[in-house]
Amino acid sequence: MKTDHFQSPDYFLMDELLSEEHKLIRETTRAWVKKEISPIIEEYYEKAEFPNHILKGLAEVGVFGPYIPQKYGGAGLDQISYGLMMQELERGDSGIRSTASVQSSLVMYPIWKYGNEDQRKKFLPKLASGEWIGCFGLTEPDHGSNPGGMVTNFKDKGDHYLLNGAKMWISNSPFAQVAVVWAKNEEGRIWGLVVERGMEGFTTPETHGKWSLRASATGELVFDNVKVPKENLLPNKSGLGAPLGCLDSARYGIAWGAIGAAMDCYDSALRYSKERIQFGKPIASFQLTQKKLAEMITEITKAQLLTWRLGVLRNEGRASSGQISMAKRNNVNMALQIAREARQIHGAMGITSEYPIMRHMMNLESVITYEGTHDIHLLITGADITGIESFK
Ligand code: TGC
Ligand code: FAD
Repeated sequence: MKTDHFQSPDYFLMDELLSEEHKLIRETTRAWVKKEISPIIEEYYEKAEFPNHILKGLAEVGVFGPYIPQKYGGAGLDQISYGLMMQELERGDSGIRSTASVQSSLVMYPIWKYGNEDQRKKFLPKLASGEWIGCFGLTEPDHGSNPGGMVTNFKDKGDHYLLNGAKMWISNSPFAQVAVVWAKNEEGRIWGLVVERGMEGFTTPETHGKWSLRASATGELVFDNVKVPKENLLPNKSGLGAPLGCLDSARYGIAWGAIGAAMDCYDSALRYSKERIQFGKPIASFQLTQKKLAEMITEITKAQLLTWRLGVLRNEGRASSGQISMAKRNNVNMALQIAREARQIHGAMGITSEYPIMRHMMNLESVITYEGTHDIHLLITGADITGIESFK
């Protein structure tokens, strides 16, 4: 079993911007990742399996709905706490962070924000405790970047809704008990419905053959005349803005998470470069290695500052969707570039599971695509600064 030697870089003394509570939350999550994730992750990654046994531990460390009010089972924490938790989880593995992001921002968030009190009381405490795991169905086979074109639909049948259609690329779908599903009604208006495992006609086939995010379970959601009780419709918001509002929260968490993956790659590369001797010297003594490391820490530091400021704005309710897109896009791309450079510093060893680099690199190829692709986020920024949308 490998030892996790991770040491977090903090070149601009960012810790001074954090409260004692923030630091405690980060240390608790970091210690949990070192104990529960680092020793097992390579094995689960290789066998392409989500480590189901960690779900209770994830709940206990508080990463399911950390900002959801305590009366619904959450921890009532602020946005920076949430971000720090996502950073630490993704330092362990993007797939583990994915499970927490989906549960918190894509399942608990819409039930909290768009659901009624009965729905909050029924679902949120069980989701916070990890007794139930949720998933989020927006993407369809023919509608990825353009979710507004979705064809999944429901019809009002008097005492229930009849749901038909299919979603794909859904994180956690193979084992989730509940799915927040976005579908159009007979007028073509998008609503969220909570679909529960066991409803007749509802199946969740697993997607195999992924070379990325292998320690996360991905699957489809198939609805074949599923009778959904009327009380499972989320009544307080409709339209594409409803799922996009959840994505704002999840994309914010990813902006922090990507820093975790980047820090792990940088930390490993820095240590390796001081230990690896070539031409009679540590490779860290060569200018080209130093250039790589210096650029890595520069980019990590810029991302830390951007994301911390975004967290402050979110705490104040002032962060815009455009700012969140910019941070998600910048930080994921930054992490992917750092993973590639770190791989080079590790030479041949960099392609093995002895080091976390290649796993982070492969994971980040999903992270740069899901929750809005790299290019879609660029276009969101373009639309925000010009006032002109260029998607269509
Ligand atoms: P558009 O006409 O621009 O907007 C439709 C309505 O939505 C509002 N809106 C938002 N509301 C809240 N938050 C946002 N970020 C919003 N962006 C837009 C907008 O104001 C409008 O409201 P209204 O009242 O006027 O109707 O929509 P569009 O069809 O032109 O599309 C815009 C576009 C391309 C930016 C959007 O569709 C998009 O973001 N596409 C990317 C799709 C995406 O991100 N999918 C993610 C699926 S979930 C996932 O990947 C989970 S991975 C989880 C994991 O494992 O971690
Ligand atoms: P497409 O939309 O087909 O895009 C293909 C390419 O075309 C991209 O490069 C894109 O940037 C480009 N493109 C598209 N439109 C434009 C345009 N207007 N201008 C310029 N370029 C454009 N979805 C969920 O709903 N729930 C989940 O839990 C979930 N989990 C996922 C887990 C994994 C591992 C992965 C890989 C995906 C997941 N997704 C999930 C789906 C994800 O959100 C979509 O893959 C993503 O939104 C992109 O959609 P697409 O793959 O259909 O690509």
